[in-house]
Amino acid sequence: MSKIYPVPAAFAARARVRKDDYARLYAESVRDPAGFWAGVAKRLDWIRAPTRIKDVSFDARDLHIRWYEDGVLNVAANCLDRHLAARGDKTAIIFEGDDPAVSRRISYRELHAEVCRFANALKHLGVRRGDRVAIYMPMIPEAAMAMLACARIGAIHSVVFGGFSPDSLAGRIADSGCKLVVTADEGVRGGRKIPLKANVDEALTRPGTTSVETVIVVRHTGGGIAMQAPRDRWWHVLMEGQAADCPPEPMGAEDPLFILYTSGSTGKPKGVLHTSGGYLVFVSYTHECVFDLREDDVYWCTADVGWVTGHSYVVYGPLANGATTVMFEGVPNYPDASRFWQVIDKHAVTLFYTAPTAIRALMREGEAPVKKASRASLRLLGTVGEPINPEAWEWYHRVVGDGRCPIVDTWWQTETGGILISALPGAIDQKPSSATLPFFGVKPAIVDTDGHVKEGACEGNLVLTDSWPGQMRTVYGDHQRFIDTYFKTYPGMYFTGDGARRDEDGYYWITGRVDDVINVAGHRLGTAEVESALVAHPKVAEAAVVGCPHDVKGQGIYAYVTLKVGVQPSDALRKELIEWVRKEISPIATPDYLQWAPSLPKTRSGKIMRRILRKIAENQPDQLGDTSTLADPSVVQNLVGERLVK
Ligand code: 6R9
Repeated sequence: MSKIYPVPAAFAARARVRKDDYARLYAESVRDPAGFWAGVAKRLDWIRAPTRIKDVSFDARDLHIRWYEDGVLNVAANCLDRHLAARGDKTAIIFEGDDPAVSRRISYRELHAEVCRFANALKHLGVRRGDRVAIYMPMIPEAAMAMLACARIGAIHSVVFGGFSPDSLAGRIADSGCKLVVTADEGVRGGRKIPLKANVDEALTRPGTTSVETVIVVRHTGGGIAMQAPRDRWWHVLMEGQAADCPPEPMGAEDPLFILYTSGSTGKPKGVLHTSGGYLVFVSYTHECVFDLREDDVYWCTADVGWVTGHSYVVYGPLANGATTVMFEGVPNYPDASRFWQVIDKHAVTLFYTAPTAIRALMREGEAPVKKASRASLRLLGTVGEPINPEAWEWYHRVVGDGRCPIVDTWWQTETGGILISALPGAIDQKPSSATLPFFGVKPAIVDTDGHVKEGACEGNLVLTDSWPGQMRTVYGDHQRFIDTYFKTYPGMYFTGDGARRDEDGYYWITGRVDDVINVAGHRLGTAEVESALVAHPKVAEAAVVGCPHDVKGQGIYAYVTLKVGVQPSDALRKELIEWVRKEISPIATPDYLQWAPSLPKTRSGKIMRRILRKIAENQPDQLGDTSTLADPSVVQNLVGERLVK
């Protein structure tokens, strides 16, 4: 039996959603989804209110997902304009720089004006409704301004995490045919500079990127960069003389809002497409309920805008709700391991949302750095991105939250747009490591490998049997891939790629990915991506990549590499290959272990047996399972003997 942390009294009495509300509202939401979501949609300002609420089929032969189809709205106007009357002077964004001496507050009125000016600048450069704009930025307010300016004029943004390499950026620009790139001279994280503009320059020399006409550069660090006329334009020069008023483009609810690339189990990253109306209804409502948002909260989500958490819960959810949202440029351990807690005191943060990997890293530093700050303002903690182990959960609760703050462990994905399974702090008792219960309107189920839905307490693969407004609508430019990836494994259901257990109280416990996706420090990577980077090296014949347990990162990357005939393995070559992957993809994809494999375990039909490689990497050589289908069983014994960490 796992320990139960009941809803704290302070929340029980006055939370947005209380104990008696949850079961009633949940039942209502799944009995009559259209009626329920019609009511929730009223929280937004519509230019034309939707009358057609839900039109969905998960049948692969007729797949369609439409919410609020005849509604018309503008996402940026919902995040800005409608707050001006009552909240014009309220702080919309608190920017906290990498350097602890740098911070800035931007009011709703100021943010509105800047977004309008940038939207006018984009229009002036020929960006029109439906055009794609790449945003490759540090965590600075201009990143949010650029996103909102796109939304204002109906352009589709594609934010690319600033840690990605020129090649990764180029691939994403090419896939969606971006017309313009917004970047900064450099980013800074933990005192180290990241050459963003130089990376853009390099990316734009790659094939397939000729769609880019303009590069807009924010002067952030003032570092020296090369500007190419007429392609490159300074943000601050462009903004001069732009009107601080730009009428919001009326957009259909199902018009695209953004594309965000994410890794899958096969092939190149997919361009996950989210649309306007359903997405905004869903992220604003989940943000309010899960974080029990109040008018005077200071909310801080530490995610980067390059990931979906940054989209939904740094920018769109909080701003649609008129909240004060913190944007943090830095890292948890700079200048020291007390940084998060110092920032919480400095800005009187009340709601704090971060990733298990950060909690585990800070936990290693002991309690002293936490105790240096009072954290008295905190009232709620959240986690996202990967399963949180009970030790980290308990530490977060006891040390960071002083045992007073509930924890919301929020399970969701880039594809889901917003939170699907999470505690509601005033309504649902928490169990450490469990994401707890589904959000309103969300219908999870657990299936066996044949797709039979299991009942009661059980374990298996996690699916969703019905849609919710924030669901992705397609893979950009490849609708068939959308159908094949999510709706073919278990006909009539959306397959999450995650495994899960459900206990006797109906609580969900996410056990991690069951496909070839690995989750390294909360960053999603496809093993196939890392493999294809490795085999692109001239000395590599073959590579197989699996996840392995890692104390801080949750999962690490374990690579098996077969060299070409005649190439000798060496430590220098191992370093070179590791460096190669960092350059090809990103430092987040750095292999933790790289083992030479004279050959890889394969079936007689030539398939690599990853299950076996996983067991070797997990140091469970006695659990290799059935090896009778191996073409050459001696291969495995060799690999076990040479395993890198014992
Ligand atoms: C939001 C985000 C999605 C994958 C998902 C799952 C893992 C996310 C989790 C969690 C356990 C949680 N995941 N939240 N696992 N508990 N609270 O992270 O999106 O980057 O697309 O990753 O992350 O495996 O399938 P994304």
